[in-house]
Amino acid sequence: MSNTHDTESTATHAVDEPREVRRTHRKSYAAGVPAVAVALKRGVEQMGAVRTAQTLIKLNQRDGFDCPGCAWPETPGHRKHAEFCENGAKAVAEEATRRAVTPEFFAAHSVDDLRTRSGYWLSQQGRLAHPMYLGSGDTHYRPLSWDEADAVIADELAAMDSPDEAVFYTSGRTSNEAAFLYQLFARSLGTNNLPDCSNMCHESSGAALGASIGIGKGSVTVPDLEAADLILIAGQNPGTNHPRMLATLEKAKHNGARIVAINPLPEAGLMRFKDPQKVGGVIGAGTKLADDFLQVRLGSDMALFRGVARLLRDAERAAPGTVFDQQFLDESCAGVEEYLDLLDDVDLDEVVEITGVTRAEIDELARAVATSRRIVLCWAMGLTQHRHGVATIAEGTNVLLLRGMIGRVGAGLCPVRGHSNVQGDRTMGIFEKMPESFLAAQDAEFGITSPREHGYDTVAAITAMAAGKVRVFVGMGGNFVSASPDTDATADALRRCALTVHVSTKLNESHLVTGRRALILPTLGRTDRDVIDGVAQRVSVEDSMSAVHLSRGSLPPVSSHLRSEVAIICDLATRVLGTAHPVPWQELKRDYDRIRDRIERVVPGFDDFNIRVRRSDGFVLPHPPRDTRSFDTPNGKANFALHPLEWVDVPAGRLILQTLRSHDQYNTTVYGHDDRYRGISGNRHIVMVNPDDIASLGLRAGQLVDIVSEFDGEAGVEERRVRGFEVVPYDTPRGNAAAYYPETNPLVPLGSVARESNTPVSKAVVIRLEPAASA
Ligand SMILES: Nc1nc2c(c(=O)[nH]1)N[C@H]1C(S)=C(S)[C@@H](COP(=O)(O)OP(=O)(O)OC[C@H]3O[C@@H](n4cnc5c(=O)[nH]c(N)nc54)[C@H](O)[C@@H]3O)O[C@H]1N2
Ligand SMILES: Nc1nc2c(c(=O)[nH]1)N[C@H]1C(S)=C(S)[C@@H](COP(=O)(O)OP(=O)(O)OC[C@H]3O[C@@H](n4cnc5c(=O)[nH]c(N)nc54)[C@H](O)[C@@H]3O)O[C@H]1N2
Ligand SMILES: [Mo]
Repeated sequence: MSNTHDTESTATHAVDEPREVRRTHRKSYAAGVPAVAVALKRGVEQMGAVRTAQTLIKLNQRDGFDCPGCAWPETPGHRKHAEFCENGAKAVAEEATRRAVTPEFFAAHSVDDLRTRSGYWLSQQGRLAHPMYLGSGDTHYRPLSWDEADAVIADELAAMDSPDEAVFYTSGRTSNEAAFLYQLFARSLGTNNLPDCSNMCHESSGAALGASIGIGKGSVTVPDLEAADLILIAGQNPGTNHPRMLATLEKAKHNGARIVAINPLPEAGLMRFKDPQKVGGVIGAGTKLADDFLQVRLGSDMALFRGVARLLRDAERAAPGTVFDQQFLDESCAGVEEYLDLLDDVDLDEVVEITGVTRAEIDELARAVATSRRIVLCWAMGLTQHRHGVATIAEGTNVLLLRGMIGRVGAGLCPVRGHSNVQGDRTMGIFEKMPESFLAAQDAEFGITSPREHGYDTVAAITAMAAGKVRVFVGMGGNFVSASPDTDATADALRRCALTVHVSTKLNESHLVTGRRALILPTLGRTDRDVIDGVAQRVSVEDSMSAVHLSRGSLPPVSSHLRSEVAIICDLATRVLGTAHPVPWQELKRDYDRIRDRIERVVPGFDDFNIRVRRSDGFVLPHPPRDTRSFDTPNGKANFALHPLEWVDVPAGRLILQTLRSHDQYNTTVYGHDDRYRGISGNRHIVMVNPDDIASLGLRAGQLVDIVSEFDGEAGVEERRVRGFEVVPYDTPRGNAAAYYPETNPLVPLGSVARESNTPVSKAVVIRLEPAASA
């Protein structure tokens, strides 16, 4: 076998450019035959037929690689032959493509030229194949050697006045081993500036759960979901973003679960599922998933949860001992009396007004919560990316606590994570404020002194860059400029750095918005074979339910110049910190088992890491509330949160905009222009608006508008604008609109963040629509 794969010619790859918007019927079900067809088509386009077959066979299998798509767990014990979904297959095709972006490509395209291309075009050009350098004033990236690249970074780091002039960003695909070494390098250098995508994602979940139950991770497993009798899914679109979750929900359903979807949009995946891996899913009508659909207004979930809590309290008072889990409340919880007092203020008519759902629907939800014996609450970005995201998740937690739904089979809290290893990265220390226990253990293990002052999170890092306080920005994966809020402000901030470095698999916008100098360092992905000194290496990842397992890529890399993330970090660290540094970087690089030995000695729960991770299905990390109903909070109890009730008002003549994912993208990576389940295709520059709002705002369907956001900043009302978006009538509540991320990120103000978690408020942007100048 050759060491690298034959690549396609280095010619530029044409893409389907956006066309006019096409509308078809919104789908009433997810998956089914079209999903399989789409998955295979994309695979063959990018990889060719043989590589497609070789790759999909290894996806999520015991000896294969972990899907780089989402963080939904593989089914323990009985993996299906093909444990993948349409969107997982697209993620794989995107990574395992035979197309390569070579030095010749960069010679043919100036940076200015590349800046005129869409993100979609950039990512479709293929895998980055060689380290590239852009010097001050250069028009084109040019190739350089890894040694030269490390020297550039080392020079800039050495020129800093303080280690805090460096920022080390991480996206959530980085393996446990690479993440551990990356934070170890940053802290050896002397900074906690470790922002990550989680700051924009589930940070609100971590903050809320940490305070309430003492651990920022979900408390359920897949078998719990399958055994649940009531599953609430709030602010999540699993049909698109976690398609394998639908199979779990279908199973739960067959076991008798009732599913309640809480969402402003009637998302297809929540309604009905046709499993493409089963005969019934191919020819039958599929399984009806959601029994109830509560079409709530944006940002009203906290009010809904509090309304339910009030109804639970009233029912308990009417018939004591029938609703609350009194024993659990007495033995394990604190703050319940104060919380019950807070519920005095709940006005259920007001809850109806805030949420936009009927009193009967709220009563029925409360009845279901009061009478079900095993309840799971699932959520994602629809709850976290709000100003009151932390309070909203804490409120949902309060409801479950009243019913004792923690540490019980078939019940619990289920924040559904995004990136495939975002949870593992945090476990490994990617966090600007890791607890003292972690830092102390790491210092003792390696004989270094980690800094104790907290570092920058994502928003703080942008603010610091804008203030000229950052010299070097390093991105371990991700697409910082496009994923962050306030695109123009973030771009200006990045341009103030002396050096921006991206360790990447694919070309993206962040390579084109650079500091004075810039580097692109191409790395291996999950699907690639990782061989160091002739020895095949494996990495580990942690899924959304705290299960850790191995992942091994098997495809020959697209070029012999790619290095693993581990190798990149270790070589850079050796260069910067010297061979006498107490961390044996080169020894760790040569054998990832040695990295795992160190992780075992620093991070709790990784005992016998190398042995247990080799078991089929790996192992599950400890979770005190789930395992033993114990709570690692200052008072040792599960704490009821006491936040004042908050929601989102719609100012007159304005709309509240949520920015979300289409069915045809992975975060900032656009796969195509087909938001299939929503029946919108051809073009992503659209805004979904309720037909009555279209009429009352004096607009018409199909009209082109500018979207202008309004934000009450420190210096008065700030406005931001994106131009030329088509108005699409859609079934969204009055006053609420929706448009795609990242096209609308320029509208999200940097100063608009969730309290406590500092997560950008991407799901509630105040906007007005203005007829486009050209219309
Ligand atoms: N194919 C694919 N898979 C992915 C991703 C991808 O881009 N593509 N991204 C990955 C990542 S990093 C993440 S974090 C996850 C994201 O997974 P999701 O959170 O499902 O992603 P979003 O598209 O942001 O969808 C938010 C959902 O919440 C709803 N919502 C918005 N605001 C509210 C609200 O106020 N209340 C309620 N109840 N609902 C609301 C929206 O209507 C939408 O259904 O998916 C991961 N998986
Ligand atoms: N308006 C708005 N903004 C949002 C959101 C939203 O809902 N609305 N969602 C937020 C959320 S939930 C998230 S998680 C962030 C996502 O933010 P990021 O994680 O920063 O963005 P991605 O688009 O996932 O990053 C894609 C890039 O990662 C690189 N990459 C892919 N795989 C690998 C790998 O294995 N190794 C390395 N080194 N690089 C790799 C590729 O070069 C690719 O171009 O965006 C956030 N931004
Ligand atoms: Mo995410």
